[in-house]
Amino acid sequence: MTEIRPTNCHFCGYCCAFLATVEDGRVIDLKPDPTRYPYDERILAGCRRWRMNLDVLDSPRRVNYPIRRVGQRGSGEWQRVSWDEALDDIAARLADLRDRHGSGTLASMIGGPHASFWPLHRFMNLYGSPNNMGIGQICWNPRIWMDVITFGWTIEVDIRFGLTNALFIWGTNPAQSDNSAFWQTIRAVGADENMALVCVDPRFTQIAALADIWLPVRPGTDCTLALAMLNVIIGEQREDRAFVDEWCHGFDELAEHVKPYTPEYAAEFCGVDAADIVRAARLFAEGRTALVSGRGIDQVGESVAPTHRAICCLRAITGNVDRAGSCIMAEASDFTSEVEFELTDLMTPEQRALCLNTPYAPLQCFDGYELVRAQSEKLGRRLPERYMTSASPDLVLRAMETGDPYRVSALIVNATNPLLTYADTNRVFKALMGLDLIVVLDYYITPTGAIADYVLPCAGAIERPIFQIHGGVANMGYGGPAAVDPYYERKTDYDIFRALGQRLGQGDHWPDETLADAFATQLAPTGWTWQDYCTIGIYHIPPEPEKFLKPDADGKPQGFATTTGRIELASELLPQLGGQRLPEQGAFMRLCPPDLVERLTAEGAHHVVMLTGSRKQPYNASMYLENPKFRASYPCGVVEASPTYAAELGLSDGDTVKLTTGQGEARFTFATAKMRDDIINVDYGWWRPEDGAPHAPDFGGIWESNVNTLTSCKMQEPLIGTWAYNAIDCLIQKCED
Ligand SMILES: Nc1nc2c(c(=O)[nH]1)N[C@H]1C(S)=C(S)[C@@H](COP(=O)(O)OP(=O)(O)OC[C@H]3O[C@@H](n4cnc5c(=O)[nH]c(N)nc54)[C@H](O)[C@@H]3O)O[C@H]1N2
Ligand SMILES: Nc1nc2c(c(=O)[nH]1)N[C@H]1C(S)=C(S)[C@@H](COP(=O)(O)OP(=O)(O)OC[C@H]3O[C@@H](n4cnc5c(=O)[nH]c(N)nc54)[C@H](O)[C@@H]3O)O[C@H]1N2
Ligand code: SF4
Ligand SMILES: [Mo]
Repeated sequence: MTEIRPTNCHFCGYCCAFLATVEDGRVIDLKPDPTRYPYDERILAGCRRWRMNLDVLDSPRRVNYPIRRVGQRGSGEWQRVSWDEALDDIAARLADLRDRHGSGTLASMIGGPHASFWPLHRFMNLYGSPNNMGIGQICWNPRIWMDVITFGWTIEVDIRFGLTNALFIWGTNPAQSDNSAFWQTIRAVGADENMALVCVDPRFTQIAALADIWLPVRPGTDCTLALAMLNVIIGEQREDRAFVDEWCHGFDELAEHVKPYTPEYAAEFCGVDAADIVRAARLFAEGRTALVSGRGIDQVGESVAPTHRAICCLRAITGNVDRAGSCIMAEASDFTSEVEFELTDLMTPEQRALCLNTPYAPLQCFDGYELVRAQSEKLGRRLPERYMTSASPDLVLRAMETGDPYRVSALIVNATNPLLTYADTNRVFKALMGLDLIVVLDYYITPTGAIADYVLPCAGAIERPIFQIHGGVANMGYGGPAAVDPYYERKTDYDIFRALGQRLGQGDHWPDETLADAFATQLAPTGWTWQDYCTIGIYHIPPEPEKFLKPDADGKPQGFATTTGRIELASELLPQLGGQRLPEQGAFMRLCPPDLVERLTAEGAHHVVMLTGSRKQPYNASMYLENPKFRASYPCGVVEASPTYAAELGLSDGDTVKLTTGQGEARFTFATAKMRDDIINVDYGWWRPEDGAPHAPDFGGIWESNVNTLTSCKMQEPLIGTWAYNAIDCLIQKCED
């Protein structure tokens, strides 16, 4: 029998709607579905991935049954086992390890937003471990934390044609990273004569090419740039006086603080034109300004939190907070939020005390969360707790390596490939090789899966329902139903954690039998059924502007949910955590020791500053590299520099170059591209999935062109524990062989 069923692609966060033609439980065709959100012809036309869906659904590379390691760790010898065998054994070993070493002994790793991560978080919380390593510290958390601390809650960009005066794209490149949804809006802004576009990026991106002003900032100096813009605005009295007087706390202190940050000073330090800084500052203060930032400023080590704080101050003193055309304070969700689904509240004080981040990252830990929670509870809202407190890889790896302060012996890896995407591959590899138990949930045997004890086969898009939410900071969820039951013996991540949880006595806390049931439970407070949602494809109530003016119970404007009830330019909360009252530029991460620099420069290497991981279509981190069409157009990992810098470094297109830091080395192909004349840009995620299931000793090529062999996860930023992927030093030399 042939049926047409709604479903969604999930090769990026946009989750486009599709119609699947299903015959005997197998999908034989897939077409875009114009009746449901999200559907946009321009996006589909610009998307190179969606036609891969059927290949991926039944790729010969997929893991279809649970497999158990039989040889040495990493040997590539596997045995197929039944789900019961796998789950019984994993649960028994986890129970035994907890008896011997305590509940902190289990760690987990997550990655980009490929799956719903709350099932893993629920499992970890009920097991009693705070050791969820995530990428939160360098992806999303810094902005969310600083917005909430400064404004009382986080914000959503609000671009309105005819109202917004300027759009700042700061350290993000949606042209490559957003699979073109937001990129389409930016293109329209570029074409709109009434809206200025400003791009702050060391590379000349497609957005820089459209921009009225391109500020090619020296990597990691954005905090200084923002402070200089504040200097101009305040010096020229361009602040929104009425808004500042009524709603901002600490303006005079801020004015004093930014005095030394003149445009001339910043021009020298940031490597941009003083006149451009002044122009950008004036634009920011003129009318409604929208700003979007991204990983470029989340991944620069010590300056991360101050940079976000300086940007918060820019928004605030120009009156661009919770206003139409700039940004609007997000609303809590009508549906059950992630934090309620994670069940973090069930962790005991003893289990919370196992959190390794305290006191090294005093904000990104349970204590820091409690302080901020006390504020936002005035609004009746909570951030997703497990993500916002996610454990520092540096500290968890150290516990694996040394047993200090307790032994971390087991690891669950959920939808991530840390041997390619976590910082410091050599360290991650060594630490993992010494563990007693590694369980990987993935579609494929990745290099990380290759060193696991079990690889558990996961159901992907089309085989599982999707309810994509925004961590509890938007009243929006989208996606749709599965078109088919999982192929072979694959299971959804939810089913796997539930089945493991049931074996460990967590049964009462997993009431929903399936992931779709859980989503239906989550939606229930909205009055929508799962069926309603699947028909429409989205639940979305856009936030309303100027909520700070709404009357509270006493008839007074409700203001902002901070200690002072106003926007905190000078923070009253951060100093309680050892942080700065006012933002200051931090130091850069340096990974090349002097003796290494001396030795390699004597051999002809150059000591340079690099960016790593700038997104590029059609790939996503370590995914999709096996696609032959993609590889024909983009065959290998690349290092880029401007033509001027290339000449200085003695490099030409096509050269093989070696990059070295104190952490390790990697080789890439060289190419020129337009960017600042004093940096290099290095691809990330490169390995060779086309060689078949990876195993020792080369693990699919992770020791060749993997930029994270060069990086370090050492905590740099003293509140959140952020490390750096950008603005790092390295040594570059041409390989003669
Ligand atoms: N194709 C593709 N798309 C993706 C992903 C992918 O791997 N591939 N990953 C997804 C994920 S997990 C994420 S988090 C998002 C990230 O999406 P984006 O935030 O857009 O991430 P990047 O491409 O890294 O963009 C960072 C930009 O910042 C610039 N930059 C680097 N250092 C600095 C600096 O010091 N200052 C400033 N101002 N700019 C700097 C870089 O040149 C780059 O253009 O993309 C998502 N989309
Ligand atoms: N040098 C450098 N390193 C970086 C970054 C950088 O800019 N530079 N960016 C960082 C950032 S922001 C991020 S988010 C990370 C991304 O890092 P990762 O998330 O580790 O990157 P991916 O390669 O996308 O790995 C996803 C893995 O999950 C599997 N997968 C996909 N969907 C599912 C699913 O539904 N269930 C399960 N079980 N598995 C699934 C895929 O097969 C793949 O193996 O990288 C970080 N690392
Ligand atoms: S990859 Fe993203 S943009 Fe392309 S079809 Fe899939 S969900 Fe849509
Ligand atoms: Mo990310």
